[in-house]
Amino acid sequence: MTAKITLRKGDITTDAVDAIVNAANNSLLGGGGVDGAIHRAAGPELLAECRALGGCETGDAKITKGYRLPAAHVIHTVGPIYHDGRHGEPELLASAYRRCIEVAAANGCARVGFPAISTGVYGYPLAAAAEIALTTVDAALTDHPEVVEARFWLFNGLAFGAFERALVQLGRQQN
Ligand code: AR6
Repeated sequence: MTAKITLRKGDITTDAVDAIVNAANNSLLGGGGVDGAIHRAAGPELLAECRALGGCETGDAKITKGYRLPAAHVIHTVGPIYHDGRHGEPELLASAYRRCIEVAAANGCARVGFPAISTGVYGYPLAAAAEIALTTVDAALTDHPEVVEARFWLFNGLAFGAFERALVQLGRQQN
């Protein structure tokens, strides 16, 4: 079966996939943005499980249960804070996406929902982040065929447009 990359507009916490990805920080103890929304929707049991994980390096990912979320699991990853693009940001962002697919595959999660990691509080420019997200996930899905779908949840029209353009670009590169 060929893996699919799909785009959705809206709130990732509504998705009943096998795992949704959280754009967290190194502490894994919650925050604002999508992290705050996921913790609010999952309930306090999620924070309790996160406390036992001992944080997460930038570019890595760790999995928990989804608790009150419709998604069965949450894969917590930490994207880079964007400075100027010359401090390893592209590699760290790619690593965050790749590790999420690896963790999903290792835990039997066939369908994974992603937010646009690092593009909010962490300030990663949308067009560049979208290109890295889609090329990295596309390659990781090829390496891990047990993951059959990556769904990107874009919170507003600007983010959706950037990912739409990057997806077209990716299609052109493949043909
Ligand atoms: N569903 C989907 N996307 C969302 C949602 C949602 N419910 N809420 C926000 N977004 P951000 P970061 C989008 O700031 O840049 C936290 O405090 C948002 O519009 O959530 O990786 C963490 O604890 C943006 O496009 O994550 C860290 O400290 C994207 O999700 C820090 O923010 C990511 O924005 C991480 O910053």
